Formats: sequence, C-alpha cells, structure tokens
Amino acid sequence: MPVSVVLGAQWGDEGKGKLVDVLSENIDVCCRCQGGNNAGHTILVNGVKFDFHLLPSGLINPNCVSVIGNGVVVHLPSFFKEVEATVEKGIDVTGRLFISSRAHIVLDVHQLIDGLKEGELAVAGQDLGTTRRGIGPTYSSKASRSGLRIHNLYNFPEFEERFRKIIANKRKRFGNFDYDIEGELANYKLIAEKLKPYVIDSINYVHDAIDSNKRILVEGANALMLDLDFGTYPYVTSSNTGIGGVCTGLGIPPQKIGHVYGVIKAYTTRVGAGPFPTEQLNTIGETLQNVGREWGTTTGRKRRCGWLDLVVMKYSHRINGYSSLNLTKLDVLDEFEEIKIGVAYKYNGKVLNSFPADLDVLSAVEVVYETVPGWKSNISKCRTFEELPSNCQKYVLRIEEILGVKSIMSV
Ligand code: 2SA
Ligand code: MG
Repeated sequence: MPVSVVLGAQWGDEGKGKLVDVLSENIDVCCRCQGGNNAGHTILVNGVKFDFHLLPSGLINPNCVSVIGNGVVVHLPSFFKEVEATVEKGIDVTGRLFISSRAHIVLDVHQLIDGLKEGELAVAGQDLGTTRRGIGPTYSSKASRSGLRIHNLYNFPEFEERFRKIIANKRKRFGNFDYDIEGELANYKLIAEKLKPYVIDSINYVHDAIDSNKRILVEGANALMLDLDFGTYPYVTSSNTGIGGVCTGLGIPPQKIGHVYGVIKAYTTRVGAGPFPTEQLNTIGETLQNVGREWGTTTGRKRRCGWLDLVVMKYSHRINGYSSLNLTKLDVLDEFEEIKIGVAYKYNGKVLNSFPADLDVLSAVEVVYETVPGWKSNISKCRTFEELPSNCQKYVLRIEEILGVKSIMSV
C-alpha cells in the first residue's frame, strides 16, 4: 500500500488539516515528517475546535495511530500541553501517539534565540517574521551537529553535559542572558520518564506498517514556498516542507510514495515577511483577509492576502509532483465582481521562464493577470462540482488547465 502525502502548495494555511481529517477516516497511521509547533492546523469536529501545532491531525480519528517522525523538531513542554488539551476534549491518545527517538529537541534556549535573532534582524528591518517557536535555531543545532535528540534523554548525564555546553555556547554568541538552567534540566528529568511510552524507533514502525499493508498518510506542515531550499530564501522556515522532507523526515524511499495531494487555497496568503508578487495591499486584500478569516493559528498574526499565483503553483507542482489538488476556500471569492489569476511574471519587460531565485528580482516582477468574471453567489452549500455556478466551474477548470492537474474541491 503506497504512502499518501498531503502538502501545502503555497505559503501555508491552505487548509491541510481539514483534508487530513477527511482522509484519516480511511487511514491507519498518520505521520508528521518536518517542522515543529510552528504549524497550525485548525479542525472543527462536531462543534469542537482542535488547534494542532505539533500533533498529527489524524489523532482525531480514534482508529488512527499518529507518529511524529525523525525530521520533526519537538518542544516537549509544548508537546505535553497539546496532548493534555487534546485529552481534555475527549480524545484518548494512549497507545496511539508516538514520537521518533531520532527527533531533535527544541530547548527553551532555541526559542529564546529565535526571538533574539529576530530582534537583531529587526534593527535593519530584515526580520523574517518567524513564529518564535525555536524552529530555525533547533535545525541550526541539528545541522551543526550539536543538537539533542529524544534518545539522548535516556542517558541523562550525557544529556546534561551537552545541554550545559549548548547554553554556554549560546551565551558566547548572544551575551550572558538570564536562563534557568537547573530548572529546565530538572523538568527534562521528569519529562524523560513521562515521555517513555511515546518513544519509538519510527523507522522500524513506519516500515513495519508499510510491509503489513497499513494505510499511511503523511501530513506536511508549512508549505512549499517556505521550503528551506525551494522557498523564498531566507524568508522561509528551516525544514524541507516539500516532498523531499517526507523521505528524509520519516526514512522512507520515494518509490513507497503514492498519491501526493497538493492543498491550494483559491487565493494566496502569507504570514511573515518576504516577497509576495500577487499581494493586494488594498480593499481586495482586506476583503480576502476578513471574509477568509485570515489570522495565524499559532501566533494570531494577520495573514497577508492576494490573488491566486499560478507561477508559484507551477513551480510548486514541478517540485512536489501533485497527483491531485485540493482547492480550498473557494467560497471566499463568492462576492467578487471579477477575479484575477496571476499567470506569468515579467521582469524588465520580458516574461520569465522560471521562478526567480533572487529575491530582488522576485520583488520587482510585474505579474501578468488573467481576469475572469466572478460568480456572485453563495457556494458554501455546494457539495459537487456540478452544483457550482458556471463561472466558478470555469475558474476551477482554468486552474486545472494551466497546471495540468485535476482538483478536488472543498470550501
Ligand atoms: P519559523 O517560525 O522559523 O518556521 O518561521 C519562518 C517563516 O515561516 C513562516 N511560517 C508560517 N507561515 C504560515 N503559517 C505558519 N504556521 C502558523 C499557522 C503561523 C501563525 O498555521 O497559522 O500562526 O502565525 C507558519 N509557520 C512558519 C513564518 O511566518 C516565517 O515567514
Ligand atoms: Mg497553518
């Protein structure tokens, strides 16, 4: 049984959690492969709202086991907070939530440094608008081979020694900041015990599940345009949010991957700084923001809004190879007289034939738009493509035509 994957196709907040929740009815194992508690997946089930940041959304389905893979970075106090909040809402997680022994630990110091670095960059107006959840600093520790992994908790004297070294090194770089070293260490001692039932060798677990024909779904966090390699660097997150992150973040080879769902919002949003060619800093953007209720789930920040950008989507599709698209929030466009679709970028009067790596170029491009008539009616009750008004169907078909992928709609 090939592994299915759900990936964000734009800058995040496309509605991945909702699709995962729908798909997880027919899923045995739901995995996270990258990111940390910077993600925000909001799901409404029978009037109860779940805001998942670190936990896989599949947890809502009682028959589904959830796995946090080796590629995820985990702030353990936040992990337990989220577990407790989920249990309080009536979800039993016993024996159905696991965490890889190879996952890296986000320490409080990583979160502190996330804020300090943003502060440093802000002086020159270059802060990235991170979620300050310690994601970048933890992946930096991982890449520089000084990070702590979950299994390190079970050799506590070594954990302690390396923990102290990390703080000492960070103080060399960021000054002698206040830090409760003893308090955090004591807490980790308790956490190590409490965490034991959750820790597994996720490589074995996932491969055993594949070999026994279990239905596996990987839930991407963030989105392709925030990918460390392919996104708008440096205005990106610090993991591979595309299809590559699925292989490295779970230890599965590409030929085990089957269906790749690309989740795409019917317009574009972005949280944080960085170029955004189709952004609408006007009443159109405000309407999208208000009607679409575009606020970050993790930090409550307002999301920047603009028209659908198919240059971004073509690039995203090339890299991730979507088998189908899940087009979301189409009903947010209900009241528009006309709708624009970004179809090409021009730079110095010439149409670009690739997505620019250089952000100075990306910031200066002129977007070529196609304008299509709106449908001016409420589609929120439509459940099939045929029920959609004709202009709305045309909008969907035009997206499919330009991208060459079929879509499944949800509002
Ligand atoms: P970080 O914290 O190091 O990953 O931030 C780096 C950039 O990645 C962006 N980023 C996000 N963009 C959209 N949604 C995200 N998750 C939350 C949500 C965001 C929120 O789902 O609503 O609540 O604010 C997310 N996580 C990271 C971030 O804005 C930086 O541009
Ligand atoms: Mg989100």
